[in-house]
Amino acid sequence: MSLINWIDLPTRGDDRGSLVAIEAEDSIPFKVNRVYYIFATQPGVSRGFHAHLELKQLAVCVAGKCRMTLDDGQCREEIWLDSPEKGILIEGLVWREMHDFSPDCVLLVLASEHYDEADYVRDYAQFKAKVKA
Ligand code: T46
Repeated sequence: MSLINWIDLPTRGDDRGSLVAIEAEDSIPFKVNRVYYIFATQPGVSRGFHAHLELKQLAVCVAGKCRMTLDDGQCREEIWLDSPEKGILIEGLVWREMHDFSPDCVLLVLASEHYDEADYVRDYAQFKAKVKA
């Protein structure tokens, strides 16, 4: 089964421009407790390199683009986040990395829980062990 779970985010456009609305428990299958965004990423910088134990997230590139690697310990898949009209749903024990941020990239993330460092698995060997367990 693919790790890639895209969520379409239809634009409600008119002659003024575009608007996308994301409704918790409707467009996405969780309540949103936190929103953060990553921008002004310096050239050559990669981010992520961790998995989450419980967290569910939707990541949308609202400007620019970046490449995301998702890894469930058995298969590894690469995608480009390059559209404000589709987001990637990340849930379960999945290792994620973000690479090749364009200078204008703004990566918006909607998260199911408040920030909790205890929910992170930042060591790849520990991640693999948890997948096996
Ligand atoms: C994820 C990917 C896609 C906070 O204080 N609150 C927050 O809500 C977040 C997300 C981070 N932080 C602090 C923790 C670090 O001191 O901000 C700093 C940078 O966070 P981090 O190194 O974890 O950032 P990324 O880009 O590697 O990962 C982030 C999210 O942390 C993570 O959940 O899935 O984006």
